[in-house]
Amino acid sequence: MALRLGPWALVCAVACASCLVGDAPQPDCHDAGGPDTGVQQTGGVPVALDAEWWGMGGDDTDMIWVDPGEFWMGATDDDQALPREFPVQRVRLDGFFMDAHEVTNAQFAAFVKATGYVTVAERVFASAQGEVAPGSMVFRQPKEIFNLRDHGQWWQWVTGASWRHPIGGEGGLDSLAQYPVVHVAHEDAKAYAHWRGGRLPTEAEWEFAARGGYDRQVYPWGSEDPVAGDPKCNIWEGRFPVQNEMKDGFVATAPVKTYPPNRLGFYDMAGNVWEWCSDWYSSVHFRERQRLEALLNPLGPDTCHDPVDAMTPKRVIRGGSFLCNPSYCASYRVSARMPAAFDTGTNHIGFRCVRGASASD
Ligand SMILES: [Ca+2]
Ligand SMILES: [Ca+2]
Repeated sequence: MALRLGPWALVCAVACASCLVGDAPQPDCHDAGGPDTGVQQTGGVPVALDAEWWGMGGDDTDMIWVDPGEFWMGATDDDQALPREFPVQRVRLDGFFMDAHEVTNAQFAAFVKATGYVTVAERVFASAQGEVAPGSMVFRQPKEIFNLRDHGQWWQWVTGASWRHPIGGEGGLDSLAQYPVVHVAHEDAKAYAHWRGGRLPTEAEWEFAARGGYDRQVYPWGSEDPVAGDPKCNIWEGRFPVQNEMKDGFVATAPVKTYPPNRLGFYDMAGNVWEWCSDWYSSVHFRERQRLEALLNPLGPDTCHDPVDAMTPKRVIRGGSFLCNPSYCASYRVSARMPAAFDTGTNHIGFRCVRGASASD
């Protein structure tokens, strides 16, 4: 059974603070049998992945086929990349289908309607201090901040916040049908993908699709600065987190397909919402896996290793969000990778699905 580690763990997980610190060695944080092992506490509603859900729902017409191929995975841009993005490694992948855009509220609502699924953020959970009412972490723009390390200045635990109420309170999904679903934990994303007859992408699949055929470039569109020319993606323009120039038109999330797709047809591979991958996060994995020969369909490490917080198992998220800014994390780069607590949804993490060429892939 997964154990939610409470608001503090959530705070640790939502920030880009790990962008700002070194990768000093720390003990591994191991999967305690949590995120993949079945029934979770929900306040009475069982939410085990149901085999009968497999492939029952959704519409795959917005999936794009990615041909098999090889690419250089990892960072080559020395001035923005972090140690965990190095070294670059040749990777070979089988072909796969991937959603052209982030999963939307409308798509997720259809899943919940069909299955009765209850997301992690909607469940009561136990902490050391007792039962905690359902809720999630919400970004709130402060008027001023003291530094960029104390992310409690702009992240707040909001009781009642969930995918149904992205900012908590009475705020609902009216007019947000085509916006990316948020406040989804890793297991929520997996459950949806299962219903669709797919799965979450590996880091390698995600990066291959994000690069769109560009070889060792920084962004999904090539090398041009994100803020040069017409808006390319939804990020934070201005002084994070106190001033947003909104040149891209949005302070928070934007509807999917608002900005041009990359050369393969994928939207929002940079910015809008972070996207869950299937890999465990390890800050040293790229160094440990380095080989002369190409890696074939890499699945990531067997366990999590995060020198910033060794207590909370974390998966990889990719692509950055509407909160990414050059002064803070610049994670709209195709090689950027971030740890996120497996049991955490926030209002800047979403996902998209993949599936192989056959139903069994
Ligand atoms: Ca924006
Ligand atoms: Ca995205």
